[in-house]
Amino acid sequence: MTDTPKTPTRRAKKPAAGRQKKPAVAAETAQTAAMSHDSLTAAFARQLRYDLCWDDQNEEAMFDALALSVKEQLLDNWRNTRKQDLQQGKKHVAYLSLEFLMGRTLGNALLNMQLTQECRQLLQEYAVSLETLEQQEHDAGLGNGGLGRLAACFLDSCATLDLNVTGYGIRYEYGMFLQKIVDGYQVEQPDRWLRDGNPWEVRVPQHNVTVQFFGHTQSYVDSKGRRHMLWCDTQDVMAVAYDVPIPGYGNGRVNTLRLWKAEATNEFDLAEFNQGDYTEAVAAKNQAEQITMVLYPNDSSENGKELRLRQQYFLSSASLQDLLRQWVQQHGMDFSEFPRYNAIQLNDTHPAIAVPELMRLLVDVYELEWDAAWHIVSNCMAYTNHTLLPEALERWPVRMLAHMLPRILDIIYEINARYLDEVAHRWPGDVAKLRQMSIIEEGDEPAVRMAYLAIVASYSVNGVAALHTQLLTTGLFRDFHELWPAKFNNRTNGVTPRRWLAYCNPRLTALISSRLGDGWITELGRLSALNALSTDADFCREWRQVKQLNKQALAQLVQERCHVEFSPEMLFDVQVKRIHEYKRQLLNILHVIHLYQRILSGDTHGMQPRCVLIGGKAAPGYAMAKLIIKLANNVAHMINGDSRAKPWLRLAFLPDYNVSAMETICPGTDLSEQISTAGKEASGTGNMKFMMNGALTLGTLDGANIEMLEEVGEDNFFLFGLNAPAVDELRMHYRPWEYIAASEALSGVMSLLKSGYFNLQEPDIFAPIVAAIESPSDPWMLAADFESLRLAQLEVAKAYQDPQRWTTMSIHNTAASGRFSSDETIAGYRDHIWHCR
Ligand code: 9L8
Repeated sequence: MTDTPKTPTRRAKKPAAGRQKKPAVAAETAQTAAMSHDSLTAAFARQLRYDLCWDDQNEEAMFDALALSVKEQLLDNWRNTRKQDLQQGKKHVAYLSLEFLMGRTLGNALLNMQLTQECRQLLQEYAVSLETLEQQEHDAGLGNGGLGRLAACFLDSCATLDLNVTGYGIRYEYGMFLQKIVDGYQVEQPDRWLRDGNPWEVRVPQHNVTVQFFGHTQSYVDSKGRRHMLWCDTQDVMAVAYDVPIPGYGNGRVNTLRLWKAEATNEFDLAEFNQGDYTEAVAAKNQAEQITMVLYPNDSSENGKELRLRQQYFLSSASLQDLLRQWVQQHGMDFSEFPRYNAIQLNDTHPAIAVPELMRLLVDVYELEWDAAWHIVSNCMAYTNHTLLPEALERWPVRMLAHMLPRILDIIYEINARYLDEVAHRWPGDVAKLRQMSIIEEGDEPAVRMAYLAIVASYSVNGVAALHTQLLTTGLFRDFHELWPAKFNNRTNGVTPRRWLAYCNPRLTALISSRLGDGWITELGRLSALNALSTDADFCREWRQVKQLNKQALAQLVQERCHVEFSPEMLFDVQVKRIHEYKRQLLNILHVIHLYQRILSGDTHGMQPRCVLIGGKAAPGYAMAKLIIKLANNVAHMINGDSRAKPWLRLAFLPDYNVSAMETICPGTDLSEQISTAGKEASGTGNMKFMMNGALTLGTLDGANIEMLEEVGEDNFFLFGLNAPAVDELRMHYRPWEYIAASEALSGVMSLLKSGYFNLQEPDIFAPIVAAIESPSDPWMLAADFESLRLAQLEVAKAYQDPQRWTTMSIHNTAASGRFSSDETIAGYRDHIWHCR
């Protein structure tokens, strides 16, 4: 969109949506008068008065009216974006993901459309604040954690970088569960985020497609002697498109997030009705709609459920059919140029079933020869790996595929056979190699290795941080790297500075912009100019004031949600992320217990008063993670109830950590804990949000921490712990009891834990935790890193006690965060993977 004006184009007078005939597009774009205020104001008044028809104008109604009015302002640019992309023949990227963790939309949309001020003004007349209305919005929690939030950040950056990218996902009826804490335990509650309707989505029935399941295959030979495959007697499900607008920042582009909902097909109902099976037909309808009912709440672990595979195929098939239909509409049946104009990015292996599905569509439906189809598939698929954890690697049983997707299984076999020829050619006579690299894992339960399928079909395979990519190419995917080195590349993750600084931290935004202007919002590298201000007395004072106010806001959140008093004078030490053993929330808790023991023994010399916040959800089936939550709550209960500890230490577990909570948490944090066992966290992205907002990091040499350290320098980062090779080496001869015995602090902590001090009414509940720490096969090596963590925390305390030093370090962190803008990451995808402009 080269000729897009800087300010979004809008109509001067907007007719009610869908009521009056809309003027021609050309006439519309001509009217670019700066009437945003009037237009939004008028739309809001009309929405409130006529469209919503509420008796009393309560806050929910006002939020709805505002959201609908804001969406209206986007419609023209949305349509124009589509039109111009078509006219210009701009390469299109489909980002396929089972998760898009969008959070709230209102505030971010206003920011990107540069309508925040206008909006505040108009709300004055209604005596309500924008913040109050923003609070009304439910988070769109269509994701678990980092992987889903990354997809959301990427959409923002793609639109801002003016790229023609569509997100394809699932419109889950129930998003990520809501977490309640009852007696210290996690209790899951359903997230019916759509109950009050979703003002941002547009149902687009003209894009409906049909997705097939079950049935069987048949072949026949046509009059020209060509063999065709039929997939018959299938159970069909309709995929209904719901589009969500994705506005770029200040550039008038509006991209699309297309979310599919499963509904029963009419055909399917009809067949049953004709046989008089009314109840059967209704039941079948329910079965179809099950597919998009709920997001699986597992982060970094697959559970092998059949319904999950159905979700994956449903998303993949619907999205690819959509892409091919659009192609045929514009280019007819010649697909030879398809890869020049299309790339398909697979967000981990979750949508990797798209590989055989695209082959099926091209060969069976569009009747291409296998080789021509494979040429197309292998020149448009690209795969991002997000984890090395073995429990997260997807393997679908052949049996399940044979039953649910028989034609797809045939195609996977064919892909495998042809690819193994290449392997055999490269390693002649090496049968072990063939078995090792086969897409099909043999054994009692043969299974399809989805990562291998994705690698074989993709022209690009990337990891998400330098260390992660290095470990992929030398470990998990070593053979593939040897076979096809050129496919592999690194794209270090990033986060969008719009949501994660400009929107969530308006005070810091104002301060930064007062000195640098606001160009940093789209060119985050410009923040490096802050380094020159890091010893400027006025600037530092203002920087501290901003942090102090943000800490007050965080303290208020903690008070409301946890009923724990956080004092903004104390150090705010925060660890929020999914609860997982490799992320080592337990190590953090052990350190808190240690501080508590110092207090009890009167050893408070040089101690820095601190408030520790832990938050995150555990997968409902992950017993150890749930027990860690219970421990955090019990330790918090003891410490917060002990008057001796009060001046020194507070601990809170924040229930229901989500995107919106992070928007208050990261601006108010002093110290960000990124303490995973080295080699386990592929990248991390929370680490970047904290850094951008001026928090200092206490971290291991893991994931993107390493690159953050590189950018900010050792003087501005609290590094501790074993590195990845050392972790690997130690595994062979790990004796945790030796580390415990050698550390007075750790042995003290272990004794207190074992004494039952934190579970007086609940004997032995923490025995599994003690056992895990003391086990020589503890993969997370808590005991080995404890002393190093403790010493690093002493350095933290010392640094914090010198406010000028801390402030300077804080400024250096924000200043060095430019590289972790998702704009940078997406520019990398654009130039090195997608090759689009
Ligand atoms: N743990 C990584 C994190 O380090 C990284 O920053 C983020 C974005 O690249 O991705 C996280 C990640 N999530 C998953 C993941 C695996 C699953 C799953 C559901 C089922 C099976 C596996 C959900 C998420 N892998 N890596």
